Amino acid sequence: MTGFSSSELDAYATTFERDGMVLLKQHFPKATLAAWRAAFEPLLRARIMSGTTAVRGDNRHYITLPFTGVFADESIFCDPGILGIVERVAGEDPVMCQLATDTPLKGSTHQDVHRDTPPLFDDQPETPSFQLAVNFPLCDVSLENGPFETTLGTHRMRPDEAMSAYREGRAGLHAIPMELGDVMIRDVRALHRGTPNNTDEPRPMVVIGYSRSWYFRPEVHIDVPVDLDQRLSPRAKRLLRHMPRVAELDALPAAEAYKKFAY
Ligand SMILES: O=C(O)CCC(=O)C(=O)O
Repeated sequence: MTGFSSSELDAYATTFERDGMVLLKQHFPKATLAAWRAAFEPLLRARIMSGTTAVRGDNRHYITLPFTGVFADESIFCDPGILGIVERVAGEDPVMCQLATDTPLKGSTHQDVHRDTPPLFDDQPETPSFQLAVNFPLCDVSLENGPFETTLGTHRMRPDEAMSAYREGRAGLHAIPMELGDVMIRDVRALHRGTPNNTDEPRPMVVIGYSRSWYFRPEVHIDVPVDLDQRLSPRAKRLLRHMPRVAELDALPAAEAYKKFAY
């Protein structure tokens, strides 16, 4: 974890306002993410076998992570640098409502360019940020294994304006190669797409969803086991305040409920 000064956090927030995203280079320790990767591999196999992923295109799977073991890591989801940026762009006292992964496999294709949420208000200018994705890969991401591609600045445009800007070449797509340890924070309204993974190795990308304090996303949730809840810090409890507490996690998770992801 890299600590940032207040002025560095302000500078990230300014870049975020302009671009709709920031990239934090080498923010998380590679060893921590290697442990996530090792825990994720059997989960990916099991969830594909049981047909319980949300399919986001050919050979592309969305899977919620169980909030336990290495995945329930406060050094990741309570990272002060990331939360400092989240609070600057989406307000004080945010909520955490999503802990999941996007994994293209060999045979995946280009997604249609999309945003992940509709505007808050129809026929009104776009609002400040209310829904953020914090993404970090569990492997290096090159041009070969499916880099995320995004436009810059379209998070502040209405959907039709953003699509015109993209189609007319005023808002082009940028591939975002990432090294293990890099972190991207993005406004999910920016137009983007997943690209093909042309290698034999899966390309898991974690997504932690943080939202403005009053925003509710019924399509996602994190089950927090009660015994683990008792050990959480006050900061973690506060972030997870609207998430259900459960006696124990399901051994065989049900199919993902988060189906509509592109607007
Ligand atoms: O995994 C990726 O690279 C992008 C996935 C994505 O944008 C989505 O499924 O909404």
